[in-house]
Amino acid sequence: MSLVKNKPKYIADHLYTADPSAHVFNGKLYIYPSHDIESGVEENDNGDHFNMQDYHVFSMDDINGEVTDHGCVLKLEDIPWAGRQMWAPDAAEKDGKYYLYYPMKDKNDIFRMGVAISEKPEGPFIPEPMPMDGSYSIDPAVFKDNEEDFYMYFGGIWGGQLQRYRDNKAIEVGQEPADHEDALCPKVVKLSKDMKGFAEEPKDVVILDENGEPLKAGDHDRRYFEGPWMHKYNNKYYFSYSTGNTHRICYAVSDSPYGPFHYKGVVLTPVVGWTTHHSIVEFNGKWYLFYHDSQPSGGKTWLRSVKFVEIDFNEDGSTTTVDGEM
Ligand code: FUB
Repeated sequence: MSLVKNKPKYIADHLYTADPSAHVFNGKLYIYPSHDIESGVEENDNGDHFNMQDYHVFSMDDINGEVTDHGCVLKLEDIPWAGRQMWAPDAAEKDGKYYLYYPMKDKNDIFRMGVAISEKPEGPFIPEPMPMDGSYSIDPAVFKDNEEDFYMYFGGIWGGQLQRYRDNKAIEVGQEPADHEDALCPKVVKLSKDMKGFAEEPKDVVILDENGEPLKAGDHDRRYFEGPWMHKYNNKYYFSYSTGNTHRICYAVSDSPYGPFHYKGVVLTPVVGWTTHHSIVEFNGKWYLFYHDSQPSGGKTWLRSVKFVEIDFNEDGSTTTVDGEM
């Protein structure tokens, strides 16, 4: 594994940020992160301590330049269906409009996906009155394949509630499969032309091992947990994700945005803190990994800080690996 040597840089020290989704719009780099706060909720496996209330947007003209915080662009109290916990968002642009996608618990404590719309990449965003029809679980990542096709990847187990569904339907008792069974898959769905809904039923994103078999639920070092991201490099689709309780960002490659994806390796080794969540973006001819850790808060898992580092691809298409402790 070739380790990245250049030093990562934090984007902000005036507030806590996490789960960065980075995109280039109109020649500028925009970052859509979660906004971590100290809400006093006790830490548990359900993630109740991630009790976020709003979103900020950040931008950079130059990767070595200033980072602008555009302030609060959407808040919980302005969303009619809101319950609690505004988790990892993402954004997309179509025909000059900007769409912010976010997971949030509704009034029944069920995670759904919302969309909010703006004329500008930096918001503010106006929320649609209802969650997206057929949406569930967390961590939407929206990938634009060409001018027409937008795909949303989503899903997260444990606190992200993905284990409560099979075939896109809620089940009676939500459990992860046994260790020897196929792992739960993240989902992919094409978005409707108006960007406000799903154009089809979500499908499984299958990740295959070196023998062409789906990863097993017991393979905690490689199986999907949460935090999906998609980027395209040399005409191949790179699906990357967090392994959750083994704290790695891994990636898998396919010829199709629907997969199946072949497991390839590790993009980021464990960071300080429990969660790890990232995005990968090309900006002015170079590739960057945006991610977070809890170093600035002294290791508090719910108070994270977004940072970024340049990454590279080897000749065989594999990525360099970032040392999460840098
Ligand atoms: O920020 C809350 C949750 O933590 C995200 O939705 C997950 O991906 C994890 O980073």
